[in-house]
Amino acid sequence: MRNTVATPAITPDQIDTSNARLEAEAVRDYAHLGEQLARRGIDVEAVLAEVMAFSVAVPSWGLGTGGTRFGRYPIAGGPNTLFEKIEDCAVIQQLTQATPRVSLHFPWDKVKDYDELKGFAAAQGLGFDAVNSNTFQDQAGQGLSYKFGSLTHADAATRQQAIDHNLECIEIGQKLDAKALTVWLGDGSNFAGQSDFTRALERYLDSMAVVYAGLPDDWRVFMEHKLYEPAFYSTVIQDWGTSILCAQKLGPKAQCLVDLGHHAPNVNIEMIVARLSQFGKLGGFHFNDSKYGDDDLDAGSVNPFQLFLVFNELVEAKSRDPHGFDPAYMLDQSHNITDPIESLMMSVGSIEQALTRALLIDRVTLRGYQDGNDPLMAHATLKEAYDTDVRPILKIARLRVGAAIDPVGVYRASGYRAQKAAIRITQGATGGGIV
Ligand code: LRH
Ligand code: MN
Repeated sequence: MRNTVATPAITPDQIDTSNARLEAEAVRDYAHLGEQLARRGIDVEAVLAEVMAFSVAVPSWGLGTGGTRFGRYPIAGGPNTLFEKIEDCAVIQQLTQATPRVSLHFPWDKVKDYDELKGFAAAQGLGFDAVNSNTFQDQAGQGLSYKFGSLTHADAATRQQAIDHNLECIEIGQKLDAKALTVWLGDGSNFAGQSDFTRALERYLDSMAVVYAGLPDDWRVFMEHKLYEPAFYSTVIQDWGTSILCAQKLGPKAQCLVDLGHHAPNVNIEMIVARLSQFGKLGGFHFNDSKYGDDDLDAGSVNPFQLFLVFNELVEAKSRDPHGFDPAYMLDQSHNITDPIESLMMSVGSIEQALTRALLIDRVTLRGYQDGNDPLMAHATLKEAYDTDVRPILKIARLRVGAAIDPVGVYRASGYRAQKAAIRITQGATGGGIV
């Protein structure tokens, strides 16, 4: 039986010592920012409360070193088992107090005893967010191949195999108190003529209707669209339009998940967020960043202004439907050259920064300029919020929730990764693949 009474990997002392060193300056900067915001009619404490209440889920598959088809460079002390990944998630939660849930992926995260897993995670202050199915790879011993699709495969038995897997993911998720299933499909084609677009989508809807019927009453199913890869000519659920049509057809428990990296370059993702919210179909996010394709880079590391604009739409949507609007916030990144724990903590900070800036937008003034057709001042109203250095608010939020003002600083000083390198098997460099 695994030890479920977890001793925090990083001692509270280490956090307190670092915070004690940084607190005075953070408090001074916060007071100064509070004055500035008060002059703009903004109550900094109200903004702080929203930031302290914010949380985002961590993807289990993001804790190991990621890779591309050209190679993967595992780090010493990286996790080899789900339990080691949960240990690393606990460090991120301990230092940020903003990641209390882990999103699992099956069959990658299958274990013998889900009660043991749940107990182990709970002992470290962690629960589980949406579970992810996987019919984009063939597993050892799998009867029918997904080479030519899964839920949309021309062969009914292969579709049934994929349906059964999704229903199994729901069963596992229920044991872990998850409340949603995320379905991303690689199904598509590489040649014009290879696939009948309409019949493929009809098969998708038929299969998903069975998965939908398997959802418990309080569950949701998130459909994740993606423009391309692994299919390079057409993808069955290739954009938000197809996704929302399917979500509307399937029913109220079906919603759309926006992975920021799943769009063509320069697509206006914030407008997609507004559209999905307007029609009650925004189920959740996979936050990351990208410059070209589905690069799965750290959130906010390439285009922090876009992340801010996405949160502008989220804050707006919440103000329109304060009780019903409940998207699931999750990260989905691949850490090829950084320590995954550090990248995930930095990404949490970038997302908190985008949210905080969006909370500073003077929406009354903005609406005035919008309705008055004053584009320059409307944009300037947004930029005033974006150009505000909100880091003092993030630091005080962390201090007040018992997190580290400087999570990466405390993590590095702790020597956590080196400690793990001494006890964990270090995998050799491998061919490729994201996990
Ligand atoms: C597909 C995706 C999906 C996951 C996978 C790991 O690109 O974003 O969300 O299943 O990455
Ligand atoms: Mn994703």
